[in-house]
Amino acid sequence: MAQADIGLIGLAVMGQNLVLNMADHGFSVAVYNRSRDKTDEFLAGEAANKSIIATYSLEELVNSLQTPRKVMLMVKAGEVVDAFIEQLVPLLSPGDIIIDGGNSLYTDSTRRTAELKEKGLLFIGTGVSGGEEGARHGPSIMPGGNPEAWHAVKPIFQSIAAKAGNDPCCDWVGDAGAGHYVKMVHNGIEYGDMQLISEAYQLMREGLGLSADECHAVFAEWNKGVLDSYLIEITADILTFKDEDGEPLIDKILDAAGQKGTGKWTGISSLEMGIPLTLITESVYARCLSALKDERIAAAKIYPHKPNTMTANKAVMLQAIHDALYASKIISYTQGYMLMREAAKNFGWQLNFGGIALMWRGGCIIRSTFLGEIKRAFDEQPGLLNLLQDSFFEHAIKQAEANWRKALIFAIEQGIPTPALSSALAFFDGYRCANGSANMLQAQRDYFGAHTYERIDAPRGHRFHTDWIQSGGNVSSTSYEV
Ligand code: NBP
Repeated sequence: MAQADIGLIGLAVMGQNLVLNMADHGFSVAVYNRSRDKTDEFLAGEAANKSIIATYSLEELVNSLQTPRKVMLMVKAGEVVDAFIEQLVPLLSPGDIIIDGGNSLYTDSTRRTAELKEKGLLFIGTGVSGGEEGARHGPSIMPGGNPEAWHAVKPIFQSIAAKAGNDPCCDWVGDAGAGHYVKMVHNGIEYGDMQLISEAYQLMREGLGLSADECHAVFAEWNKGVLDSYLIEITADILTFKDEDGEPLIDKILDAAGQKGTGKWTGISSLEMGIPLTLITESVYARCLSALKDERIAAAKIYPHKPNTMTANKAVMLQAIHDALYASKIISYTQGYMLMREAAKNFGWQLNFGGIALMWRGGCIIRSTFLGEIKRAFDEQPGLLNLLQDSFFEHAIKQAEANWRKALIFAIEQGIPTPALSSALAFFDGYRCANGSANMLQAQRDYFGAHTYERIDAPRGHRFHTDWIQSGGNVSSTSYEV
């Protein structure tokens, strides 16, 4: 009997919690999982006595849904998603909707939207952020794909999403792979935020000699100000957590980071778009370097760390680290928005940048007070080219700049690695530099490869070639950009 509002495939941590969240909001959900025992355990446990229906085949799942049928996949991204879509297509009717809520690559979502449209089916590729807790009590949801599907899915998604004030942290992002693209950039920003906080932590621990408890107090205090965010909050919590022997657990955790690919995808996309997403990409590389634990141990023996004996004024330096973190965070979001603007241009998406900030305002891992300012900036100037051109962020950067440099000088003198904090400052210095060093690059390119150059005393687009060593001809290389 057709009765469920939506079907969900994939009863791992995200799937189960989303189903419970939907049921709590009055929706009936039919569920299916490859391994039958997970379905049985779920139904016997938390899903018992709720509007949740177990099914044990895709036919049974599809037949239990109201039309237009809505089937959401919460499974491992990649081939598994394609395999389920292939099995679902013959079971569905025109106008039915397949939703992929996993961390899929946006180009896959673009392809799936087009392939399913040809078959008369509607596809939504949506980012879901917030981990287990978010899925259960209100995630940030970033849907894109075939816009014709949105009205049918909207009531469910906006009910279960986190709320920023009264606004749901979920709205239509754009066509094709736009939803998964925005989720990818969200994850990239998450990599950046986490790396920045970790660098600030190391400066406190190693540079200033603070204990884990002292660091906890600093982060807890910072969480009351402009840095107020979920990631600062959990950092404070982590620092106070003790292992069974009463020592801080953080000191027992191996310094080798894992990653599941979304940061790497963001970096790759930035290279493809030609956008200097330096901070996020450095954060991915920092994880790669961290993973070389054995090599680092060997290198540490060859190049022992000799901390500078200079004694820093702790209060002064903590303020400097705070300001460096804040300024770098502004740069990271600036770069992330530059990337989304370029992607929207390239793919023909109408991205609502203020709306994206609102979607990230609650529920997700990067939620913060700060995102409210980004929303305000784009609401005031929808055509805003760059966050650094908004007066609030201009003021914040100018206020922080001297301390940002002070913190980095301290890091360099102490030999403490700060790739994300440093790359943010390098970007800022490059971005605000009206006359940079690329004249030398162009001269070199023309010298060895006749790649031509533009002159400051000629209109843009006029290209010149010089026979630098008086032995070449007048032929220049074709001028094109890749
Ligand atoms: P996982 O990413 O661990 O996926 C587990 C689900 O995929 C299970 O239902 C499993 O079925 C199914 N599955 C796998 Br694995 N291989 C399969 C195959 N060959 N055929 C059929 N089913 C298969 O679960 P998750 O952590 O809940 O994440 C779900 C999606 O949401 C992923 O794309 C993830 O990247 C994304 N996401 C995760 C989080 C998070 O915090 N975990 C946050 C945001 C987004 P089985 O039970 O039979 O093995």
